[in-house]
Amino acid sequence: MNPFVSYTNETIITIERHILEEQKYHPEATGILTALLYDIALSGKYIASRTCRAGLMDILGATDNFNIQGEQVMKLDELADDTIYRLNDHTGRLAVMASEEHSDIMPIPEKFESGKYVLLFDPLDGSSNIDYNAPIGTIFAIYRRLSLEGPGTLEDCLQPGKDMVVGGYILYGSSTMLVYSSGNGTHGFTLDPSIGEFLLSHPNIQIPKKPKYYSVNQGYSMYWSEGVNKFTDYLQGKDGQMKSLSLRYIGSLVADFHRTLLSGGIFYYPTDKKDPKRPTGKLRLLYEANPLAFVMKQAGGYASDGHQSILEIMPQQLHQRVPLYIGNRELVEKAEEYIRNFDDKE
Ligand code: P6P
Repeated sequence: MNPFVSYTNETIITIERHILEEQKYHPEATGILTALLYDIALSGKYIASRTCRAGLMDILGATDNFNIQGEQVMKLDELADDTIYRLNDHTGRLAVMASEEHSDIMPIPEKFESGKYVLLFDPLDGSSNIDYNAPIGTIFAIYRRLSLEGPGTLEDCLQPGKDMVVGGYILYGSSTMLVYSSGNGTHGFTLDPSIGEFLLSHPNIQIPKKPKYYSVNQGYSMYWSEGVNKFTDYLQGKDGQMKSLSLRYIGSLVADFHRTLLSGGIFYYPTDKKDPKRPTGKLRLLYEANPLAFVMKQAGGYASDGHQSILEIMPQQLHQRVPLYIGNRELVEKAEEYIRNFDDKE
């Protein structure tokens, strides 16, 4: 009996098969993109194998290093970062990489061929949750290089999200899931650890039209603008315009995003006056907001910085931060309306 045809005769789709079928939508793809996505899935399998037993190996806790964001680097951060770089530095598919854990772009070693794609990634987002066994995730974005030849450049990395070729994330939670879009819908795969394969479990994800949760760190509301506070009152039904939504907040972007995508609602991380060093919010544009905005758009949702679509922002710096409002379009646009009416008139 063919193990990949279930007894209901439905075909069990591995991520490799799905990526190959997606390739039909990219006539210019020569299989390189397919192989690159496969390598990212392989990275996810390896990182999953380490995160699920972090408590048993001496890789919990922090190192004595600090990344460009001034955050203490957790050992699993380094392992995830190193895994993704090493699985991709020699394949000849990439011209350059950039990671949350490195202040500058990560060149392809001279001894290896330079390729036509660019990979931006947050190797292990939410890592502060590692020691509490809360879900964590890898976020990635793939672009075509702009430079014609030779080593990839910073400009290759500073592209707007609307030009992304593939965006996605890997969620290390109660199960390990890989969710990605190559511009033809958003699709979710669940890792079957018994065979080491990501199997299609959530084809063509669409954010539910009826929102269920709002997700924000309400502990910072004293630092928010008037517009953001009034928007939050709206979500809580305080002004009678809508039935109150329930609040869910894990403090791990990938987990909070994934629940929003599947349940309907909105996740937001506004600018807050808590940290003057971060006047534009905490989340990063290139390897957090952009790939999630790309995935959400393909799932029928929308992402904004409070004024404009995240995907339209022209990046200026590798690690620039943006406010993020992402989820059902009507809720994100309502946030923009409150910000326009109460904050932009200040
Ligand atoms: P706060 C994790 O450190 C992270 O970068 C995201 O995963 C998460 O959404 C956010 O920070 C949580 O930040 O300030 O609410 O703890």
